[in-house]
Amino acid sequence: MKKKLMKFFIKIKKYNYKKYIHENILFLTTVISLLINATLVRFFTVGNYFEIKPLLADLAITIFLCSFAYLFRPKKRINYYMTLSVFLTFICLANSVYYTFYTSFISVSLILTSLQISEVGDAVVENVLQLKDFVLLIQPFIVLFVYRNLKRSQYFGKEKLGYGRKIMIPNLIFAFFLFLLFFSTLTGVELSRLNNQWNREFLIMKVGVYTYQINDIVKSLEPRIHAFFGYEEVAREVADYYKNNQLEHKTNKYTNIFKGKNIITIHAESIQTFAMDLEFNDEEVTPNLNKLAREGLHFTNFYSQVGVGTSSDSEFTLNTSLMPSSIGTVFVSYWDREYITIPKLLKEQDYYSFSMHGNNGTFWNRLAMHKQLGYNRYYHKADFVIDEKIGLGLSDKSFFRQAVPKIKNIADKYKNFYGTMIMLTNHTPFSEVEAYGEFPVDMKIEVTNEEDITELVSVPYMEGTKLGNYLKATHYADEALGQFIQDLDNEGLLENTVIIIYGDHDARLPKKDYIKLYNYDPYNDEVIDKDDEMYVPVDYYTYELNRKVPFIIWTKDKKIKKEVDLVMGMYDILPTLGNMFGFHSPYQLGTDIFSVKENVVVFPNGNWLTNKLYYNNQKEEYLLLEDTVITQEYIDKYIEHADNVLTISNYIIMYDYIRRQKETEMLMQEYKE
Ligand code: GP9
Ligand code: MN
Repeated sequence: MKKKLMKFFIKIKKYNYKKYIHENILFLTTVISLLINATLVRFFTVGNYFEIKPLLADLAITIFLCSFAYLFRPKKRINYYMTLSVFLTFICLANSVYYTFYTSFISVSLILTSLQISEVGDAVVENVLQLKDFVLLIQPFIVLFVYRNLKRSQYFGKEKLGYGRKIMIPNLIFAFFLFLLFFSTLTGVELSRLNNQWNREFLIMKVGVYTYQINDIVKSLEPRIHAFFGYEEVAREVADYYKNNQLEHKTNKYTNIFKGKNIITIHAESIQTFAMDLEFNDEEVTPNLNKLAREGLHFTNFYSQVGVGTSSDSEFTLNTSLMPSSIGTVFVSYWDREYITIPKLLKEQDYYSFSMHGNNGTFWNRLAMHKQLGYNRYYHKADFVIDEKIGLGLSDKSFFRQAVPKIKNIADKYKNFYGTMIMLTNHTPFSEVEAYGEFPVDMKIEVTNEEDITELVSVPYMEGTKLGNYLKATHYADEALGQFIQDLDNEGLLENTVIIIYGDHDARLPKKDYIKLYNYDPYNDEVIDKDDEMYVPVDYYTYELNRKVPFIIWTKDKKIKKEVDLVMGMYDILPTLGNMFGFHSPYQLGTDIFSVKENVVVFPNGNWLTNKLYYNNQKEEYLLLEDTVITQEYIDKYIEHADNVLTISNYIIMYDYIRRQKETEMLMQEYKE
């Protein structure tokens, strides 16, 4: 054995590396350049680059994939290398762009969703495709460049370059061993996260972009395959979860208070709570929203829980009290599953449900999915006259104006209704500033000139920034909303109606703009120094907590005026409204906010929030929000809860649990009879 090993090492020592490199130039160029691209993606996104684990994984995968080129004759290999290069570069580029837009990574089942992104058109080009992304595009050109030079120097004619399995197999074996080495270094946590796949940032950090993407393909296919096999175990876990976690429904002062009333839910596109607190030159950004908040039930710590499906995820979570799916988007990938939803639950009380939106009916697959959610009708772009277009479609003002007579008709025809109004104008990139109308976001300061005369001078402040433009768009949306409430009132539609307003998700505004907003020095038109004691830092937690969105329940009689500061998530809406309107879903994952003393908001990436702390699951650390002592048990309890909520929700969605459970129950019933 010892002798054999010695021989092996002598062989390695004697090996003619120069010859090897010379004979495999194109192979090595492709492997190395693809490795660099994968490393760059990590560097551009999660910020780590020199990490052994992902490097090993990326190297193993690139060698593995490039090895197949040896099945072709030397001259023909370029076609294979180029196809592979373009494909993997596309994966790298798509992930980098996607990260800029969603702070997450691409999922294969989201390829359909990327069609939606292309509809967001200039939003991507203006805000997402950054200079750094173009660096990734160089890779295929490097391979082509090296090939051209080799060709010119008669490399393919002169040299005796081998091909076939004899060369391919040792490379494959080497790649396999590298991958095994990488795999052996993975910790239990890393393996379990690979299995769950929802902590995408963590995965890219630890396993690299290629392994992540392959794992994603496997995970995307898995539920479809498992749906035939592993269902029994899944069904048992889901049933156990609800048996152990279902809160007994307690009645409270809000129980059934709105029974028999109509509901108009306003999906306020990209409106964030921080905008409600802002004033520019004594003008509120959102005077109408603020008035409704003062007069109604105002939930001041409300968070949206969207994944990559943004608007559509909010519509899904609100209507089902389930979390967005961790792979793909429910509206696109799992629209054909059965769900218990608000429209379906209200149907049992004879409600007519509708939704309205000024964009294409197919956007986010709403035409199919709204029907599946139980809406009787989805009014979209084709149902409106597009007399004023801003951004993605019909302007909010025109949308609401045209919606009122439609709602009036519905109100005249049906006993009760539940309507969802999806706003649109306040959508990234917030670039149609002129269309939003006049709302200066400058600052007026008093300046004394040389003649000792004091005058008011305007300094730019937020003018020209993305956040500034966003506030102009938000002001427009607020005006549209105020007018809508007024028009509904004029038609007598507010007498028996509860208005519900929610921000669907944050606007993904740049951190640097928040820094300017909170740290502006108007006299020098710049941001104050970091060392200044007045400096307000904007770190990870400030940013995440600032993603808070409004949630307001309002009635014209102002009888339910109250501020609720318990943290609350989109998944708590169904149970909370259920308590007020008299319905209940056995599969709800949130809680009626008036039935609990403490609440937790679970985010799709595994982060969670209570009134006491914000837990960062990516880094396994937290920010304390109250002056209190936190025990490890407290943290462990909620980590487990977050994990359960995400797992159970995914099971229900992917395995079509509700439909299958119903079918089983029906079969049992038949059997009994
Ligand atoms: C599109 C609109 C915006 O119709 O709802 O969707 P988003 O980009 O916010 O998910
Ligand atoms: Mn949205």
